[in-house]
Amino acid sequence: MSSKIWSLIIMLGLLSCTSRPHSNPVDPESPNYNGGTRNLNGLSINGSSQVNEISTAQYQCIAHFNDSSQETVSAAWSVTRGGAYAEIGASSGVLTTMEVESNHTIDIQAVYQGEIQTKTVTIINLNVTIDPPVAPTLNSVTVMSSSEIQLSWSNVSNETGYKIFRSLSSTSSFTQISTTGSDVTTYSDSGLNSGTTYYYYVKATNDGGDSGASTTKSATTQAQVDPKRVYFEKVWEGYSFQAMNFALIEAKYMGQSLGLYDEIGVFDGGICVGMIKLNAIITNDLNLVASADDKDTPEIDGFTAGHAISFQFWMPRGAGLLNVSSVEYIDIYTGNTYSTPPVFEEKGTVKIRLNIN
Ligand SMILES: [Ca+2]
Ligand SMILES: [Ca+2]
Repeated sequence: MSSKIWSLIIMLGLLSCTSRPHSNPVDPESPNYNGGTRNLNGLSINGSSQVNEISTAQYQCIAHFNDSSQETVSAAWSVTRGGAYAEIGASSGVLTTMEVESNHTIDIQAVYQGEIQTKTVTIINLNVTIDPPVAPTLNSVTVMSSSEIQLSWSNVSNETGYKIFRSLSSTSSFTQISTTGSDVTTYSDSGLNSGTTYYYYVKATNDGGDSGASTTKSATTQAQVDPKRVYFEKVWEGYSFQAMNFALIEAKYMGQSLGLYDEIGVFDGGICVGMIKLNAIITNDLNLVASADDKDTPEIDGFTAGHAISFQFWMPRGAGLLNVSSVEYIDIYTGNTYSTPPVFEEKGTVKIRLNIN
């Protein structure tokens, strides 16, 4: 008989073995053998489904019988897929893994009395290189109060979090003040000193390291203000005399509306003849009263009709004392803007827009 025919007979024999139904008689040598008829129902494999590269791991083949008993048996082991990355002791069931370039999957197989069981095992690459994230963009550093500054930055990819750095200098002495989780793009820095300039940058981070720093941005916390303190002391007290009324429509410095604690003074030369301290941004016409000089009192205690009008801002949390450079006077009856500025006038009324740009 030729060797080809022998091979065919052996193959057919193997096939008939492996495809047999679960009716294998139990080895009478088995410790679980109870003398009766017990058939093998199937196999399972005990052992980890994830192993590290360049490691060993033990696997066991468990035989399950039709009487609900089970036992560890001596199976024939092999690696049937991805065999280049691991080998398994044919009788010991000890899996030895090789180095892998990335996480890699193999199948191991146990054969016992013609039954076959396969288990998929992932080999974990321990040296996967992770690149640090790219640097985020620090979009804004915003003053919230005299003690709080809020940061906002761009969300980058593959970060596990962000690190926030702060300094009182623009160029040195930065220290990490906080970290955030991934995809968090704002941070509120509180408990700061008033009227102080702080510099910030942020970095993204992951297991591969930190990104470069974002650009540095700074902000100055608002100065502490005594709400009772009045900067502009007008020259008169009590009731006004022959007052001129200024209906304030708006007051802005560099495009920002004046607000809480800011003061607006109206002046006749160097004499403050009226003032108002704001509680909030002006939303409706706000009346600023200027008193005329009472001729019956010897001192100058108000404006003199016909004199030029001027205004000043006092911004205690920012720009300080400023002369108002642009005043728009609006006739309250016609709504028209004055082409030439009006002068002080007893019992006069005019709407005004005050601006410093
Ligand atoms: Ca992200
Ligand atoms: Ca007087």
